[in-house]
Formats: sequence, C-alpha cells, structure tokens
Amino acid sequence: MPIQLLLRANDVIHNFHVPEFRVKMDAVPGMITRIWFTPTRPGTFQVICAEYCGLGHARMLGEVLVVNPEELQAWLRTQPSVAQTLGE
Ligand SMILES: [Cu+2]
Repeated sequence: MPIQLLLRANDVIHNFHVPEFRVKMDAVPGMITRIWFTPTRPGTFQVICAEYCGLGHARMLGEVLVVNPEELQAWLRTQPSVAQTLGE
C-alpha cells in the first residue's frame, strides 16, 4: 500500500530520512512537504534527521512501524478523533 506523509516543522529545517526505504524529505517551517513510499515488508525501520538542526540533532531518532492493514485499523480505533483531540 502506498503511504503518503505530510511533513512540517515548528522551529528549523529537519529532514525525514529512512535509509532502508531510500526516502529523504525536508520538514520546513511554514510549509508542508510530502513524501511517498511503498513499504514492501513488515518491520521496524529507523528514522533519522538528515539535516543538521541544532544541538539536539544527534538525538532526533524515531521509528516507522510497517504493519498489515488489519493491525493498522486496530491501532487507528484506539486513537482519538481530531474533534476529541481539540476538546470538542
Ligand atoms: Cu536534525
């Protein structure tokens, strides 16, 4: 399943990089950038910031979890709606 991510930054330019997916995209304050990729196998993949963004840059790590559609739907059912998040 193709995945699209929308990226934005609140402070300085960062970069969303997943080496195993061979994807890299800047996250820029004041705009939304988009990146597409199609994971081909389940697993946990490391996300790193590939743009030197300040003193915390070396700690800007994350993970992408690739799961099957049923697991994704089960996880989505546990997440609050946008209205709930906004307290409406
Ligand atoms: Cu960085």
